[in-house]
Amino acid sequence: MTSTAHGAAMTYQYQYDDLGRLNTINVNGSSIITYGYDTASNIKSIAAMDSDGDGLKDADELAYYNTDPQRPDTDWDTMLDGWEVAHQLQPTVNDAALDADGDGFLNSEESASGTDPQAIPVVYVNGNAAAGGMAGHGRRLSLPSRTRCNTPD
Ligand SMILES: [Ca+2]
Ligand SMILES: [Ca+2]
Ligand SMILES: [Ca+2]
Ligand SMILES: [Ca+2]
Repeated sequence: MTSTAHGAAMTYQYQYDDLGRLNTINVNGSSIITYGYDTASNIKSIAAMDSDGDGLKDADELAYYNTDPQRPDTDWDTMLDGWEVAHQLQPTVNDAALDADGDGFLNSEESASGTDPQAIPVVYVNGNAAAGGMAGHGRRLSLPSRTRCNTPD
């Protein structure tokens, strides 16, 4: 069976065990779902594969995102497919050098530092939330000093 999603040809193969139960679904040669059964032939487990470990299931990469289920970074822009999807970036377009939230940090820099590429960091000035961005970075924020505990020698 062949169908297309986003213009990409998808070839489905279904594998059955000795008792004729659906065992594995393959798409384009890679298994995307495997089924497990108990002794009464009830489905016990359904395992969806994430072959490249990028956080997106193989089936979703093929059907929804048009990304490569065997490659964690389909567009080679240093940001993982799953991370791009989770942060509304484009997993099939190199958008590493864009600055989605306009905070002065590139998407690739936000990925490397674990910050949100869609959120400008909030900086508090005199107790009020002020616009973030470059002005806020590097500013030293004062925190209430901790009460120092005496430790026995
Ligand atoms: Ca994946
Ligand atoms: Ca992938
Ligand atoms: Ca990427
Ligand atoms: Ca991208």
